[in-house]
Amino acid sequence: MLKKLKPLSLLLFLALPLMLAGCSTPEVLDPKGPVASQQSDLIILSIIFMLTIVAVVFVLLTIILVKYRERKDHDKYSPELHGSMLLETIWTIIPIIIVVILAVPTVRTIYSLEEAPQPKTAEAAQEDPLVVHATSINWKWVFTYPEEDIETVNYLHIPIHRPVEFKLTSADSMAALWIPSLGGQKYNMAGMQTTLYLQADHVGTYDGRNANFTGEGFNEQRFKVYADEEADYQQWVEDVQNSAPELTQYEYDNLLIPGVYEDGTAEFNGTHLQWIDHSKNADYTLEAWDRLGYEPKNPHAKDKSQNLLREDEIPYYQQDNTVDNSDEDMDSEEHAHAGHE
Ligand SMILES: [Cu+2]
Repeated sequence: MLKKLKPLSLLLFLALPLMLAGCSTPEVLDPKGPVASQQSDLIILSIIFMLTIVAVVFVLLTIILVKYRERKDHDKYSPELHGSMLLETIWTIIPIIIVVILAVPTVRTIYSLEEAPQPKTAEAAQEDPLVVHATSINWKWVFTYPEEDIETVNYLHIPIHRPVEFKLTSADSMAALWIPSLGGQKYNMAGMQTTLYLQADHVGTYDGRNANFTGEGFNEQRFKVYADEEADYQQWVEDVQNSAPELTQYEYDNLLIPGVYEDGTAEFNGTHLQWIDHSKNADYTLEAWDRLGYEPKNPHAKDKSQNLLREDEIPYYQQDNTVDNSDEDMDSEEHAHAGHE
């Protein structure tokens, strides 16, 4: 049985590089910005280092199997050995060295990723990172540009060569923002804020998604990132400011009803931050559900239809609910660090 399998498994083994060559490079190893390239460098360094260890182990194993195999002139060899200080020291120190060699670049990279990528030119050093709030709602993404006073659903534009400071939070379930071409994921959580720096250095369209399972519509919670030349980015911002409809609180609250965004993408003038910053108030979504008359149902229920109230049926929307978030910014950052990191 084994003898028959041998040539087959050998063939499979030899075919492995051919099969792998058929796949295209995964996005994670094809970085389009400084954050992603630091991370892919670290992954490649670790893989090469660990493969080297595997190679050394296999060579030693082969040597020892051959050298100490049972044979006639080994008759008097006695393998019994007790307490060798030298050997104990060697096999304690080698793993320590391996762990240190892996840990140093890893820790260094992790710390450097907590700050905006280093600017490459003096001109770039003048600019602050572009602040974008990324709010996860089951099952869509809302991107808020507080400076530009615009908001988008399920897509965003960013300028190249400029760090983007994502302020992550969630209106409901814990989610994770992941744009593989630009860098690794970080978690979005209701009632708190996490910061993720990313940067694109190449014009292009990149895929983004939620990387933390959140149920039914999870797989549809995706978005596109359009990385533009600075001028094109500014043009897009202007276009949105000139032509997008004003965001109303009723419309925003409707976004909070769980579901896949049927229209695909959208853009608005004004941002939801005028009513709510979900990193400061985790209850807002439940309050909005109450206002609209939405009741969560079992995902397996046969009839999931809901009759939501119209805007003119809800007195709450006839009043001004604007709050000022600006002077509380310091508090929220302290909270994020104390409470979570
Ligand atoms: Cu948390």
